[in-house]
Amino acid sequence: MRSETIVAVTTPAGVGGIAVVRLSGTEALSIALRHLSVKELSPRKATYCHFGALDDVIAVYYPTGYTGEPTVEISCHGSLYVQQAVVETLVDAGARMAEAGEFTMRAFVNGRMDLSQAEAVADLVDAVTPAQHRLAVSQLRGGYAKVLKELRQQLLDLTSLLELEFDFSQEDVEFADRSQLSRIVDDIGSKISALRSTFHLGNALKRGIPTAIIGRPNAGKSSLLNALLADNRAIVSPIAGTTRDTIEETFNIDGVTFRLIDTAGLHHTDDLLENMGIDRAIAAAVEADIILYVHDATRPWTEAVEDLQALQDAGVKLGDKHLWVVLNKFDLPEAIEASRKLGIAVSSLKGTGLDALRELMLKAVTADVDSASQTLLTNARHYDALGRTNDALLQVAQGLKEGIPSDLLAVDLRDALYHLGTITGEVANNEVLGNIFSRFCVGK
Ligand SMILES: Nc1nc2c(ncn2[C@@H]2O[C@H](COP(=O)(O)OP(=O)(O)OP(=O)(O)O)[C@@H](O)[C@H]2O)c(=O)[nH]1
Ligand SMILES: [Mg+2]
Repeated sequence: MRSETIVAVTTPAGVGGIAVVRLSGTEALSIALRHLSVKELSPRKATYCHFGALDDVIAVYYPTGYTGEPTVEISCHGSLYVQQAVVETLVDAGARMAEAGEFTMRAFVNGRMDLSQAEAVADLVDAVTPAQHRLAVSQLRGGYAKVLKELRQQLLDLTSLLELEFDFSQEDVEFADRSQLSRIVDDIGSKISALRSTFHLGNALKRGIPTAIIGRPNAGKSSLLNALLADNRAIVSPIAGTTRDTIEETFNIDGVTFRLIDTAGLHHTDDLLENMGIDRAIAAAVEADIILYVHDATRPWTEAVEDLQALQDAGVKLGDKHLWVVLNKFDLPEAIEASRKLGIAVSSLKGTGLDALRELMLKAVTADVDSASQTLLTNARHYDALGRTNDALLQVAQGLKEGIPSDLLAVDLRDALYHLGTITGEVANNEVLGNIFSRFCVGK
């Protein structure tokens, strides 16, 4: 199969010590050799040579490179001028500028990886924390692809059973026992549901665990935000109602990203703006995985009890979340000592007790990851496709119950297979591919 030869700088845009220019396609070697000071490049060996009169370079030829095609990678000096001149010279020599994500797209088209792995490459390149890196690597290594493959095989087996029955329908033969079919459909459905349910955590790990800081005015919510961030991000003042809007910042504990959301103080007020802020605070609590309820430790404990009840009444499902009461201002002599056993005693002002809080937050997330025990779903496109697969399977299950003929059941099953196949790319149209790969940068 012949393919156009494409070229791009694969190292990040900008000036660097060196830059790598990648050529991929049938003519990669011959195009490169037109400008290199050597007659041949031996496969997979670094060759020091000149690129025209432009630069001293190291060139490596891979008969089958990252893209699954003949590839030449030229390491040149990293000035913008040299990078551009090398690429332009290679374009003049017959290569075409690569489009965004085109190297990885070719790797997919040439069967070097499936679509879910290609997407993991993008995640891997974007990863900034160890947790994001771990997720991307586990998806790239294909544990996830294996799970999908098994599901697909089960669906295929089921379809062939039904189609066999259809072929012999004149003879009134039922090959497949309907209750057995129902069991298989339910089994596949529950596996898909289990995988889908990991998306919430997978996505939170990728983007930051949503953590809402909630409490009464002046409890010290903004002070806690600032103390955890070690930054004067939010305005702090002794005036009740300082924070009106939600304030969001991410921070890391041991490589796990948290999305901290400081909110307006909860209380009864006629102030329109304050009430808008309180609505936002409640919305943040609804969305959050972790709630840090900040209580002023010099105030009676009953205030915390009332607020938590009010949050529950407002639709915040406290039982589904990690909820801690942070007893703030414990540096003050008026702090009620007896309340210590009801929460985590801290002083946002002095910075005490925060290590214990950080440790609890991290432990909660690690426990969630451990109990998920299987591959975590992190990709919204896959989440959506699995949902569609399950919808089609529900139709099959319903049809089986109602005794619908097997040829009609097979139609729904094919639908389920189609949606499952869009994840790994067994079925992929150009629009979907274009969408996925255009999110990459040129050179990836
Ligand atoms: N002594 C002491 N004072 C604190 C502590 N944390 C906050 N304060 C003080 O309490 C007051 C209110 O702090 P904020 O952080 O603005 O309180 P808030 O909960 O964000 O208040 P609103 O934005 O109005 O809802 C400020 O004067 C802070 O300096 C603490 O740990 N110890
Ligand atoms: Mg505040």
